[in-house]
Amino acid sequence: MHSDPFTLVSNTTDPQLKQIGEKILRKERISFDDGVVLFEKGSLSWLGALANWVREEKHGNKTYFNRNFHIEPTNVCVFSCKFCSYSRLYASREEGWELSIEQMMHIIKSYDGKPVTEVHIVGGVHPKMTLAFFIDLLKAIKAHRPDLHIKAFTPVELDYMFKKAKVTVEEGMKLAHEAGLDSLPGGGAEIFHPEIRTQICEDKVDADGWLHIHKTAHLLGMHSNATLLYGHIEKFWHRIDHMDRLRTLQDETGGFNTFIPLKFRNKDNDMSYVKESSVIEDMRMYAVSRLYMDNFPHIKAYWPMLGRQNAQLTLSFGVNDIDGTIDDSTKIYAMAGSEEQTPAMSTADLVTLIKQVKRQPVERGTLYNEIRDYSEVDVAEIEVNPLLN
Ligand code: V47
Ligand code: SF4
Repeated sequence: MHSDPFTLVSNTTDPQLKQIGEKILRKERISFDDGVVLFEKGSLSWLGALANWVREEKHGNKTYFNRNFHIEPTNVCVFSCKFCSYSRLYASREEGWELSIEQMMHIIKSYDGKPVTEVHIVGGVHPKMTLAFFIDLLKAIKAHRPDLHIKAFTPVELDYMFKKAKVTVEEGMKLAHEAGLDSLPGGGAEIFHPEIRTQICEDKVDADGWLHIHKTAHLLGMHSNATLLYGHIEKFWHRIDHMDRLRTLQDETGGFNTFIPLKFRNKDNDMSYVKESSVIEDMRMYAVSRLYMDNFPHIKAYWPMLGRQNAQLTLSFGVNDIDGTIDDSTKIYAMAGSEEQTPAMSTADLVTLIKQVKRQPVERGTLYNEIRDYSEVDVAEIEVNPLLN
């Protein structure tokens, strides 16, 4: 569907865009100002052709997914992010839930014998869920299923529990890692720049705190992801500022696996007056992410947020990872108005989605170790084989 990027760039009439396109095709890093110009002037087709080229240079047709499930320990939260449709203030407790270790272990055990490789644990910040509580949870999961990769807790949760336990970030991360925490998900990043952060989530960990926790995890040998919440009150340059801070830390540690742009959804939150971005703007966001984040190996589209068809479309705009089966009542998105009210896709669904756009579906572990190439596996066979589906 895309034009040849070399012809496209040589025919580009805008001199600024042409120069940036030439840099990209020479595999040179683009600057902060170049990134802003891409957002301001790059058409969907121009950005798409270049992002797709970069994606194919890095990964060919491979499109990764994993078999995972989510646990949300609580939706009670001491913070009050304006975009959040999910948390219930600690004081009011209306519609709040909190799971005990036994209840979470019950969920873990319900996957016994199923070929999932990862559990993703993220929730609100409940004052009674302490570092000691989560250390017990991590140990219980590892005692039951040592090979299950635990990707859990954002710096928002970690910063709060470390401060409450009066430990430093270094001490706290070491304790969590030793108890079984394998890697960190990308949440809580939102928009780093204080001009926006103070308006949308002023009371939680700031940019430096978020980056420090990820850096500490990287120095302990752990990997992590990073997100950016886009399409609300931020300007293009705030997005680039955010990506630039991540790109700089990645130069230092190399610990990030994946960058995940998250589309702001406006249902039932204090920012419902803000219109959601168009599909065109979504695809431009993914494409610029692929072009700017040159040292991030993977760009992921989170399908519960975007909807399956738009997630499929991102595979032509720089994305090479489509998350996983998820299998959850992922309430944080359902409550914010995402397309998917109870997100779960079977392996057959994911493989079909990827094959429909002529990409090569590859199941991965959390750290992108390749588990199985599904290009030659028939979807009908996946549906009847419990080890595949
Ligand atoms: O930080 C909250 C976002 C994030 C809304 O690392 C919203 O693999 C849009 O980071 N509209 C948490 N987004 C989820 C997250 C994540 C999800 C899946 C995979 C990974 C990974 C990470 O959800 C929050 C916030 O940015 N969020 N409310 C909303 N109304
Ligand atoms: Fe709490 Fe996270 Fe919601 Fe913010 S986004 S209010 S930290 S649950």
